[in-house]
Amino acid sequence: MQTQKSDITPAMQAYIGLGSNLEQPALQIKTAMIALNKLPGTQLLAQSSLYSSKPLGPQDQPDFVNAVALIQTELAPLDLLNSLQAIEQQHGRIRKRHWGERTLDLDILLFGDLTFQDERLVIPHKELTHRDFVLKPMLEITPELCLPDGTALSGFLVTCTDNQLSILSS
Ligand code: A4P
Ligand code: MG
Repeated sequence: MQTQKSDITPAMQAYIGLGSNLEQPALQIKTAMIALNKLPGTQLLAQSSLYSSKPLGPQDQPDFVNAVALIQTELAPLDLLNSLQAIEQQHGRIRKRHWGERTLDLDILLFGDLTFQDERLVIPHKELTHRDFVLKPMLEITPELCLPDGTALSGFLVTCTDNQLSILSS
C-alpha cells in the first residue's frame, strides 16, 4: 500500500508590505493587519510602526501610510496572494493609475527563502530593495534580514529612494 503524501504544508514566515493613501490610510493599514491575522492557517507575528511617506511616482496625490507585517502562514504563495487580493477588495480597493493612489495595496515581499516567478507573482517583490518605505519597516522588525541569496537588506538603505519617512504616533 502506498503512503499518502501529507496535505499539511509547513508554516513559512512571510513579510507583507502594506500601503494606502486614500480613505483614512492609517485605519486601512490597521484593519488590514487584523485581517492578515484572520487568514486561514496564518498568524501575525510582528508589525512595524506606521510610517508616513511622500509618494513615489506622481506627486499630485496624498502622502502614503506604509507598514510591514511579519506573518507565519501555512498558505502556499499563490493562495496567500489570492487571500491578500481578497482583503484589498474588502477594503474597497480603488487603484487609479500606475504608481498612483490606492485604498490598500498588499504585496508579498519575502516568503521564507523562496525565489518564485510566474505571470501573477514574483518573490522577492521586484521593487523591494529600491524603496525606503518597504526596507525601513522590514528592518525595524528584523534588522539582520537578508534576501534568499544571503544579501543583507540593510546594504540597500544607501541606494534606495528617500520618501521622507516619519513614524506616525499610534
Ligand atoms: N504581483 C507580482 N508579484 C507580486 C507580489 N510579490 N506581491 C502582481 C503582490 N502582487 C504581486 O499588483 C499588480 C499585480 O502584481 C497583481 O495582480 C499581482 O498578480 P497591483 O497591486 O494591482 O499593482 P502594483 O504592481 O502594486 O501597482 P503599481 O501601479 O505597479 O504600483 P506599486 O509598484 O505597488 O506602487 N509611494 C509611497 N510612498 N508608498 C507606497 O506604498 N505605492 C505605490 C504603488 C506608488 N507610490 C508609493 C507607494
Ligand atoms: Mg500590489
